[in-house]
Amino acid sequence: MPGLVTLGETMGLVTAGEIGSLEYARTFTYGIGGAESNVAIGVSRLGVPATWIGRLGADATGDMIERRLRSEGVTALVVRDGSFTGLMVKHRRFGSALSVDYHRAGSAGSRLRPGDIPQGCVEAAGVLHVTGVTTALSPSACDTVFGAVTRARAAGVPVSVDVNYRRKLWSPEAAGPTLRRLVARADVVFAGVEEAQLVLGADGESSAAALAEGLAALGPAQAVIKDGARGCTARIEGTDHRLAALPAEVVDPVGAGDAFVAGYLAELLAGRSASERLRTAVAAGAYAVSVPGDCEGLPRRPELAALASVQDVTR
Ligand code: KDG
Repeated sequence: MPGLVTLGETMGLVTAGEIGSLEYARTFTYGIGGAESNVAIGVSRLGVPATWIGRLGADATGDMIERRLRSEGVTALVVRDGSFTGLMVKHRRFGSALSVDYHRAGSAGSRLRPGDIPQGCVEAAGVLHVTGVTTALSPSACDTVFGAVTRARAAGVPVSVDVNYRRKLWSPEAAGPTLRRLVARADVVFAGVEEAQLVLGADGESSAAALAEGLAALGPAQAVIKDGARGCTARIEGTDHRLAALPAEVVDPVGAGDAFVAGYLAELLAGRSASERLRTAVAAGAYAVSVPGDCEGLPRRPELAALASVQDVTR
């Protein structure tokens, strides 16, 4: 089965173990995170081939990321770069207030360039998936995204775009036109409500259905609004869909959107219907929020069915 091909930046992720101010945290875990590699891991766990392309530093964090991706069954096409591997620091100040700081300006991942994408790789994909995060990293990373999209379209490969606006990377004024240009080149687009408003220049009054319709009008035949605990709303091949979220205890919401995208794209690549794509997307999102970490909670296929009959102890 032709699989997913994606590209972007993956970083080391330091997470404080205790809730509260970072200065009082005494325990930390070290993991990995990156919107596109989260999707690649999610797709791979659902039994569909996935390839991730990116730059990593020639450092221990770069080694760890490459090993982790390979251990997840993801084909990692890595360029080792003279700069450092980027880093995120995540802590929970109170309740649900999570904060993520980036240490990525000038990182290896941000130095991605069009020549890093091997010839024939995008052209052989079942779907090319890109996100707005990478377009914000540097002019060369942005060119790489648009270049890969152009190659996919020329080869008849469907393009998936997750808008993924990150306010710590760029302003809405800078992001809006670039993200709109990217969405217009997509076959499948995913966006949160505020991201769709940003792309469309819409006000807060528009319903999720109107936002999905607005995104679809820019070009993508499949436009999906990810609405967190409220589920999702989509316009797929001219038909409206709406699905509630599954009940889940939210331990860590970061990465839930990527899990949703992974569920949707894995089913798209497997040739499943729009309703099945959305059902798996919602289930994958529920799994992801229940577990700390950006990618650790992504489900494997047998676990998807288990969610329907959750018991406290399975023996
Ligand atoms: O969606 C989760 C990602 O945002 C996270 O894993 C890291 O790519 C990342 C980013 O830039 O925030």
